[in-house]
Amino acid sequence: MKSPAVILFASGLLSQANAHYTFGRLIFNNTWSKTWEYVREISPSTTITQPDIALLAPNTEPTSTDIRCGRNASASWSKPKTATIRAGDTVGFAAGEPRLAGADVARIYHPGFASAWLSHSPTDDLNAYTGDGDWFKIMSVTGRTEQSLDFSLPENKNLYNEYKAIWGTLNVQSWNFTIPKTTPPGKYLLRFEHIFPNPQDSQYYMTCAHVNIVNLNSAVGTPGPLVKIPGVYKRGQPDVYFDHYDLKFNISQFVAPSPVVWVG
Ligand SMILES: *[C@@H]1O[C@H](CO)[C@@H](O)[C@H](O)[C@H]1NC(C)=O
Ligand SMILES: *[C@@H]1O[C@H](CO)[C@@H](O)[C@H](O)[C@H]1NC(C)=O
Ligand SMILES: *[C@@H]1O[C@H](CO)[C@@H](O)[C@H](O)[C@H]1NC(C)=O
Ligand SMILES: *[C@@H]1O[C@H](CO)[C@@H](O)[C@H](O)[C@H]1NC(C)=O
Ligand SMILES: [Cu+2]
Repeated sequence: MKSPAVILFASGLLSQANAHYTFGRLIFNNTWSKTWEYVREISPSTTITQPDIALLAPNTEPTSTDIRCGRNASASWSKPKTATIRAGDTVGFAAGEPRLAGADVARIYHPGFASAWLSHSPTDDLNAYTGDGDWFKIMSVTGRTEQSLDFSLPENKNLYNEYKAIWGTLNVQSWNFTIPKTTPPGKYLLRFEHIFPNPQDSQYYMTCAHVNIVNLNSAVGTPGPLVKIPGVYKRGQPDVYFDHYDLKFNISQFVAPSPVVWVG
């Protein structure tokens, strides 16, 4: 019997170890922004020599501040622009550029689940906000949705993998979602996260965009539940640290880790 790991290596475009990504591009107003235009730039890992892999390498320590906006991005040293977005609008994040050397386009190469989050800045200066305040979740995706890749299309056939394709974000280049209609107006960090679950070192990928949310709707809600990041995940928690290469794994029974989504 072939082990699942063998099958993964055989079918992937990139080897497992190199299949990393980051979310440098905010999508809003139906437009893909440039990399790091609206998103805080992350720093390369200091323990990896190859530059593309160093930059894209995942975070694996759930108690590190790097889990908030990416490596070295709690302080806004790249000072991105702020995107003005209306509550109720659709926005998204794209997996790069940059991308790994040799990759055709940047994709979410790993199986796993994604989410989006907001944290209100206490002042109007987003560059001064480290993200140490409260966060609430506004989107969660686990299984396949209408945004997932259609693996029956000829151009997507080699991106299919029996063990991974149950996850909705597998090999997509971007993911879109809605800012809840009743989001209170203000300056926020908008965080996108993808988690590649593993029994030992689950991989956390995340970045933060600077957004100014305008709310022209009559109703304004009270977002929650509120959490801190780091603090929201613990090493070993069963809904983040598990083996997903099991054909008996039933994704329709998988519940994404807390907190639940605030729908507005
Ligand atoms: C939104 O897109 C339209 C057309 O695509 C463009 O004319 C407009 O300037 C854009 N607005 C912003 C804020 O980027
Ligand atoms: C997200 O929206 C952008 C622009 O509106 C689009 O180009 C992209 O294909 C969408 N992503 C998915 C996964 O549907
Ligand atoms: C890390 O962030 C600091 C600001 O907090 C910045 O000055 C420095 O250039 C960053 N390091 C790297 C390697 O980019
Ligand atoms: C997976 O879970 C769903 C929802 O509980 C259930 O309807 C379905 O029968 C399960 N599939 C298998 C193969 O067990
Ligand atoms: Cu990876």
